[in-house]
Amino acid sequence: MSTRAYIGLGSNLGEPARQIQYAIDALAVLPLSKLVSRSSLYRSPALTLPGSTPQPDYLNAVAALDTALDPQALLAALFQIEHAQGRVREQRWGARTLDLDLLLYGSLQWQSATLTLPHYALCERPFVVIPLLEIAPDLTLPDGRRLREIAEALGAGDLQRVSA
Ligand code: A4P
Ligand code: MG
Repeated sequence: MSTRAYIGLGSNLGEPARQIQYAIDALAVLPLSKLVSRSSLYRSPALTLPGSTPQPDYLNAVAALDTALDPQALLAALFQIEHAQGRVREQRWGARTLDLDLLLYGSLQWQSATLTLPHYALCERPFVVIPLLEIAPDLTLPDGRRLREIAEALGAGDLQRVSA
């Protein structure tokens, strides 16, 4: 049995568009999984922690995957893709070649040391909510809220769609 998962992709170092495409190609060949769709690319200024050094703009996208991998196995696969793309974890929220976040895994609500579902900041970030809405316009979150209403309340901020 497979579950619809949504994955957020972000990059602001190296060649972000190429690295995001690499990650989408890698998602498409994950075992027990099928890539369903992907959003356009969106550009926005880096959201940074107070006091951190300035960073280049990000490109972000969201992908939908039907998968029979369990959530921990899927997260491990995402880490492998990040690693293969040369990501070095330096500082939290630091600039990165590739960041993959597991946004949603079906309607699962889960909290452990390594995995929080839905992703803790899912509803707060236009660079996640708007690409997700593009590929899942009728999505209802595990807590019953409708993504469309969250997107309308949040707005697009500085987010710009840069490619189809
Ligand atoms: N983790 C727990 N739940 C999850 C989940 N649902 N998906 C744990 C992915 N990982 C999850 O992640 C830290 C730990 O979170 C992991 O060990 C995993 O077990 P990380 O990728 O190592 O660190 P991080 O990405 O620096 O931290 P964090 O808190 O995940 O940051 P975010 O939320 O990913 O934000 N600005 C723009 N414009 N666009 C961006 O994409 N991204 C960030 C990073 C900051 N500013 C940005 C963007
Ligand atoms: Mg992350």
